[in-house]
Amino acid sequence: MGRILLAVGIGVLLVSGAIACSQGVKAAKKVGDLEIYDPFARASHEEGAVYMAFRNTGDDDDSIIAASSPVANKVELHNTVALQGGGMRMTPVERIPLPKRAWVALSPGGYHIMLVDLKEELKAGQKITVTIRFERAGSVTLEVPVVELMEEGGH
Ligand SMILES: [Cu+2]
Repeated sequence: MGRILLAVGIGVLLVSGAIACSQGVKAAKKVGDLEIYDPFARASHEEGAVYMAFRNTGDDDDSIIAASSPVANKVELHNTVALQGGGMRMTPVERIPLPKRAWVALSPGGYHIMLVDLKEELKAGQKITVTIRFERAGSVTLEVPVVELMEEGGH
């Protein structure tokens, strides 16, 4: 009994610590030296945002240089920056760096893939297709689940 509880506890720790812990967590996808974890998109009417974590296991820096999706007329790479005097603003960037031997998280309040001008509403429970292009690793197409996120101001 004690052993079963311990095993369950470790499983919970691994899931919640997916970004910090490199052992025992399975990547959703691999492309070249890059591992991709836990992609998700936020449910939205007009503009959507896509988040995930990357682990560059290689000895070369890489970058996300473009993304596309059939659900949006335009897809941009964004960062979220804090404004002097408070507040946050999203700003388009040409690339999202994925340094060698490092983890990078696309997350609310930071880097994200922006689905600009959605063709249809993104509803929680559906899956969308997102293709990401990298400077070195080529490109990858992901199935990304849509989830309801709490509104926190900014993406
Ligand atoms: Cu954005």
